[in-house]
Amino acid sequence: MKVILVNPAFYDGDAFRNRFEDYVDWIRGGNLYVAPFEPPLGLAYLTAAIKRLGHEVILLDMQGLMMDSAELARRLSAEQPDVVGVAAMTPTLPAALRVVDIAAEMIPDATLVLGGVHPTLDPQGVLAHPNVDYVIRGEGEKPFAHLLDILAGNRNDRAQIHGLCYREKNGFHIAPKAEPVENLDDLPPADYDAFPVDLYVEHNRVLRSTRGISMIVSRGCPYTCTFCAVQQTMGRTWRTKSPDKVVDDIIRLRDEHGVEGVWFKDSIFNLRPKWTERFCQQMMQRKVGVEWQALTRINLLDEDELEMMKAAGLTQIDLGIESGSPRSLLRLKKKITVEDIKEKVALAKKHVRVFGFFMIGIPGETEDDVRQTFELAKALNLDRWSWSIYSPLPGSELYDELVAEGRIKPYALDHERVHFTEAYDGICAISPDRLKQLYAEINDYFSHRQRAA
Ligand code: B12
Ligand code: SF4
Repeated sequence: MKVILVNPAFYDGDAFRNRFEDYVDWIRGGNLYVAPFEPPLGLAYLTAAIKRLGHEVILLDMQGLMMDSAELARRLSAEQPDVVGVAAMTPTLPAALRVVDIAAEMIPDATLVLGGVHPTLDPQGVLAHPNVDYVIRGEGEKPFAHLLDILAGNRNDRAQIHGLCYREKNGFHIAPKAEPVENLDDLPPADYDAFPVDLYVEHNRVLRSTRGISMIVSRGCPYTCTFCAVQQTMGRTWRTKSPDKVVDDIIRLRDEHGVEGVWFKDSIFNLRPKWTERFCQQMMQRKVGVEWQALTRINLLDEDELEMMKAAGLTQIDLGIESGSPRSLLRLKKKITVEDIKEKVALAKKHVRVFGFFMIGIPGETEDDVRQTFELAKALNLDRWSWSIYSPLPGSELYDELVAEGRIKPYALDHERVHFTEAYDGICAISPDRLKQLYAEINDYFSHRQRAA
């Protein structure tokens, strides 16, 4: 089968380019949350998995290439694929459906498939869109391969396949989520050549002064933070590639693309000390010479481990701090206190650069809570940060609570506003306008501080 996988772009045409300037400005001000510069690693894993089965696969990374709808239409019509698979998170659903509509117009005979976080959560809602033929729920490698087999006429058991949903005569067939891939070493490495890897590396060289690229080597998270939707697609069981294979992949990226830095985007990098130790040993023994950054939780910071990670190339640790308000930390079920945050950030700062994620406008928050977060962030003296306005994410516990409290209507979201810079009405005790003002004030403060540093 000939398959085109599409990473839809949030913006189209000129709107995209204007946004690009904003992002560059954000980065220079120290706010490193830069959506267009992250490669579509989920689709790169999917590409590798189905290529291995003999399918022809093209990944169109609209986001990375800033490809507009007109160019997409040209590519689809020139390539004439049998299947078009599109990735969708909640905020990118409208963009994904735009791709589906263009595909339906340009290649009416192709099968159109949606996968990713949002289709996993709301398969009916997505299948209600008349041009969507199939929805894949959960990790895509197995169910998508089965679907391609069915479309090629090699099997006809679509109702038995976990993760595969479709329209029926009288409604929808909604299958349970696909079983998680138990052993990630069974999957081929993500196909970095499927997207414009050198472009991302070059962006990072210009904007972050390192020829770097992102990697994801684990799936799942056992924690239960109420604002987070990760467990919906990836489940609660943490699985990871073996450390030796991760180091093989880093060496390949270094040798083939001149990569000098790797950003692990895994929800938690160092959940298992033995895994982390082996990874660090391998990085040192094999003299990889690539620096790296990773995400972890405050409660998982340990001084001996930090020292070892630094010796193995760690230059920055990214921490989900989220709030300086004790009651908001409780509402988020972060399982950390303000004291833990102060202690562990001070410890981490002795060894590496420290990046913190923060959020304001958490359900129930007053201006006082926001002030507490702002003051904590100032006092922590971090090297980098990212600020968000809380957005209710379908698939998260808080989203369900807000629906139950009648504060939001299920899935009646303005998807493109679930973007963490927009404020919703009725979620916290601060009006949306005031929240946006506070957000701008905080960002200005930290931008000036970064520029002055
Ligand atoms: C890296 C990352 C990003 C990167 C890259 C995203 C990308 N295009 O791949 C960047 C920084 C760009 C990003 C952006 C955003 N992200 Co993000 N991101 C992640 C993160 C940390 C890892 C994603 C990943 O690579 N996972 C590993 C791969 C293997 O999994 P995957 O991508 O889900 O893909 C698998 C399946 O979902 C499925 N699949 C996916 N697509 C498709 C398509 C088809 C056709 C099929 C069959 C299957 C399929 O198969 C894949 C392989 O198993 C996740 C959290 C997590 N740990 O998953 C959040 C996460 C996906 N992001 C999230 C959000 C909210 C955002 C933003 C809105 C944040 C913001 N402030 O703007 C933006 C979206 C805007 C945009 N234009 O992209 C939420 C999504 C929640 C939701 N309900 O949609 C998550 C779950 C984190 C959270 N807070 O809960 N993100
Ligand atoms: S925020 Fe991080 S630690 Fe918390 S549940 Fe989500 S992925 Fe896990």
